[in-house]
Amino acid sequence: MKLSPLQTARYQYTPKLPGMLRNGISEICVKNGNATESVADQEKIAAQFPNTYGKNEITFQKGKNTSEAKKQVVGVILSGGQAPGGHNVVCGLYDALKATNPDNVLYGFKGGPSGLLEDDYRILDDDYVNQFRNTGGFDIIGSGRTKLETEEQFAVAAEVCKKHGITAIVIIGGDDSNTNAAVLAEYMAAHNTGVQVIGCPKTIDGDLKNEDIECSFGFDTATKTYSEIIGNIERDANSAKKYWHFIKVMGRSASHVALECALQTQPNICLIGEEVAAKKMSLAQIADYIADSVAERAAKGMNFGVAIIPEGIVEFVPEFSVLIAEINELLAGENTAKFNALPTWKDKYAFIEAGLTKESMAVFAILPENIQQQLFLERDPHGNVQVSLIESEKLFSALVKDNLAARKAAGTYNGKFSTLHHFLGYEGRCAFPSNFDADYCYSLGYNAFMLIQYGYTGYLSKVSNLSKPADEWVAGGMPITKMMNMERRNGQDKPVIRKALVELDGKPFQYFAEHRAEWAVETCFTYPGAIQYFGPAEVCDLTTRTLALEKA
Ligand code: FBP
Repeated sequence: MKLSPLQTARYQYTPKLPGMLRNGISEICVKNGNATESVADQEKIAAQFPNTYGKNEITFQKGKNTSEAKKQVVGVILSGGQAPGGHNVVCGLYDALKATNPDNVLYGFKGGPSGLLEDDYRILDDDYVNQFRNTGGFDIIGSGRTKLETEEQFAVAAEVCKKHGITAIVIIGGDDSNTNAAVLAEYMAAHNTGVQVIGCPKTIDGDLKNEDIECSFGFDTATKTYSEIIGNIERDANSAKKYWHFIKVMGRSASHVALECALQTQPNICLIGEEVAAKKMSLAQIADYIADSVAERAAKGMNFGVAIIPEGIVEFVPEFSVLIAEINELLAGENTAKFNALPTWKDKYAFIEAGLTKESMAVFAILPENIQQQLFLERDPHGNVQVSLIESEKLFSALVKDNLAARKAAGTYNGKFSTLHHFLGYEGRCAFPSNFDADYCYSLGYNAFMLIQYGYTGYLSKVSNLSKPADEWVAGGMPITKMMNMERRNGQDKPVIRKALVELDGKPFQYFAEHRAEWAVETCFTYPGAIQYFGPAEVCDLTTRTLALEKA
């Protein structure tokens, strides 16, 4: 592999551990906290997790290591979408495991959870692991989206663990993967397999967070990467003064990524899905809101601007969700083949018109034709519309264009509206981790091994106090069941980790809401620039604005 100068330099970086983990393995002991209960539905969750529910929260502190001296054989899995820092979780886990006992072994199951089921692995050693220190990506062992959730899968996993003498599995993933980790931990305990299961909180989306998990890893680097690009686009917009840029940012349903990027770059517009849902905004109302900014800026001679659109926005528009549900219904079963066989778009349009309610047809009719067609082209394996593939940045710019045309006809607007579109997603998921993510991830992995060594199972590796310098971070573990509630999934009530959406009464949104009226009309852009890896701590170790505001 040919190395870039930055990669070579990043190999030399020593990630910072929380103070209590810095004195060497022999000087880490456990401080017991309170017994826990789930955030809701306590009786139901307790019934589902008789062996792992209600355990104590723990933190580590400096003191004599009293854990049992036994050989550990650990399996690690990367699950779901890539997030910067994943390699450092593996490195931290590996270093703690080897520092405890050089005979300990780390299996990396390849390609995500399916690697465990298919017994597809690589044994990790110094030469291999060292190539991935402080680098982005999940290519050390690969990732995948297979869900570990059935008894049959658990039985296979238990067999594979038995075959290799595996004593613990570490699952690095988002809310669903950690929910599955808790269920797997319960299965392993109930069947006396002797296999512990520990989770680590990952996702760039930032939606795995709660009173215990301050943020998931990868969010910091991904949002800094997007914000750098958005800032650069803003500067171009402010230089050329001739384009409105519509920028969609990844983040699945929740708008945490969009909000963080807005806090970092102060664009003219940033839509927040959770607010759209709370206010029950229609597509027309959203377009009108954006068009107000375009028109007011045009009146001041500024025919340019930047609008951030979160990936999941359309799901939050009530009338759009109804439309999607009706389309899914309309194309159920044999109807898909019938629809596909229709020769022209005109025939297809007539089919759609006959099948949708009047209200949904009215929403459908205002969509640009390419978006209308997209709704019928991109289907998931269950035949449903893939909402994440809808080009919402183009949808909203088209709706705003129509709105402005009407204003022009009414004589209330006389500007120019030239648009450019961008989608920022995959660009940020494998970036070199920021110092924050490099440190946080290494600490999560190191800490995960300490949880294993002290015999815990069904716990999430928890590192908190993250808005402070790393030596003040607090390392420990939290039973995953504490984060669970019951939710309806695929027609069944299931115990799951609650997904965190943007809180409209939270400080990050409140700050945004207080400032956005000014940002919409004036040019208040800020240019965060590229992630800095070397230099003063106030530049290199900066946390997200979201975390800073939440902890202020
Ligand atoms: P995770 O929830 O697994 O971390 O993945 C998040 C994400 O990056 C979303 O932001 C995005 O919608 C999705 O993955 C894209 O998935 P894929 O990589 O399968 O295209």
